[in-house]
Amino acid sequence: MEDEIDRRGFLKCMAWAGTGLIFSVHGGVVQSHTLGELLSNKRALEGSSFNFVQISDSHIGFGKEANKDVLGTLQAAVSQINAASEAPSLVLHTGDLSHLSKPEEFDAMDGILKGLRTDQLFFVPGEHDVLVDDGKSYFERYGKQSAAGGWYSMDFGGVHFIGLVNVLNLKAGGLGNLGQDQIAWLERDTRNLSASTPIVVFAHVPLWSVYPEWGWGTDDGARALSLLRRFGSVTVLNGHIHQALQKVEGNVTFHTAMSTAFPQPKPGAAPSPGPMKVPANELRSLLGVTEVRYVQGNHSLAVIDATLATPEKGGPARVSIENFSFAPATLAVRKGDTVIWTNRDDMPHTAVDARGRFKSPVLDTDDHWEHAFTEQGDFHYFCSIHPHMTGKVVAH
Ligand SMILES: [Cu+2]
Repeated sequence: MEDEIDRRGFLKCMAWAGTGLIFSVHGGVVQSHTLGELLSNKRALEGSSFNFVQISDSHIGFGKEANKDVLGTLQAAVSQINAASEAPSLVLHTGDLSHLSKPEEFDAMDGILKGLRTDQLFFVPGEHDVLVDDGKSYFERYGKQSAAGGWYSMDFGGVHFIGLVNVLNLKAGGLGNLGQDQIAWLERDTRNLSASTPIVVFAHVPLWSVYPEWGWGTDDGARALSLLRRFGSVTVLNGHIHQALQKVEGNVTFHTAMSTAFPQPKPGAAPSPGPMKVPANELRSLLGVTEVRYVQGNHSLAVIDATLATPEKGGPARVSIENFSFAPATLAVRKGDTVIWTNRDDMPHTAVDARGRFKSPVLDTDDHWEHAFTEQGDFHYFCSIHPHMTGKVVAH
C-alpha cells in the first residue's frame, strides 16, 4: 500500500526534462543539464570541477520500424556530446549497448563511441547484452575493471562512482535483481567513505520503482539505496525505460535516460512497453540526442489478439508472444502435445520453465520454438529477459 502511494506520488512529479544529460560537479554537488540548456547557456558548466555524460540503450542491431538507423542516431548523440563547449571527463553508458548480444553489434557500437572526445568510457550491462551466455562475452569486453559478478566502483575527481548489475539471475514474476552478494559488496565498498563523498550510482534497470507492472524496477533496489542514505549527495542514473524521468528524494536524485535508439511509451500509456513508433520527424526529439518534448502517445495501439484456448485434437498448441505477454497466459494441453511459441513483438523474448524443465533460446521477432510436454503437470514459465512476463501450460 505504501509503495503504491509512493509510486503514484512521484508519477505526478515526473519531469519530462531530458536529452543526453550532462552532469557537472560543483564543490561536490552534482548538477544535471540538458544539451539544449548547454547550447543556449554557454556558461552553464562554468566553475564545475568536471563534467560527465550518460547515454543509454543504444540497441545496436535493432532495425524495426521504430528506428531503422540506430547507428545513425548513436552517431548523432556522439556528435552532440562532442559539440558541447567542454569535453566530458567521463561517459557512462547504462546498458543495452546491443540488441541481441552479438559480437558484431558490440563492434559497431565501439566503432562509433571511439569518436567521443573522451577515453574514459564506463559501462554496465542491460538485459540485451547478456542474452546468450549470462554476460560472459560482455564482461570480457567491458568488465575489465569489475570483480566477479561484474559490479565495480571507481573514484574520479572526488566523486565515488558505483556501477551495478541488475539484469542477471532474474526470477519468474520478478523485476531487476542485484542479489545478496552484490549488496554485501556495496556495503563493504561504501563503509569507509565519509558521508560527504558525492556518490554516483549507475545501473541499467531503474533501482527505484518506476512501474513494476512493466518490470520497471529492481526487487532489492531499496536495500541498496538504504546503504547510501547517509551520504549527503547521491545521484542514481538508470536506463532501460527509454525516456527521461527525474525524482528527488531527500539527498538522492534519480534520473533515467532516454535511449539513443527508440522511445518507449510513458508508464501505463500503452498495453505494454516496447519500441514506440512515432512520425519520423519526431523520432530524434524522443531520443537522447536533442531536447525532449513529451509527445502524447498518438500512435495506434497494437491490438491484443486473444485467440485460441485448446488446440485441435492432434494439432500443435500455440502461444503467441505479443505486447510483452504470453497469449493465452494459461494453456491446457494433453500429455504428449507439442506447444509452439511464436514471438510477435519487436523485442526478443524467451520461454523458460520456472523449475528449469524447458528453456527456449532467445526468440527474436517472428522466431518460434516448440516443446513437447511428455509429462503431466503444471508448467509455470516466464521470459528470462522480462521476468514479469509469466505463463502456464497445464498438461493432463
Ligand atoms: Cu521478454
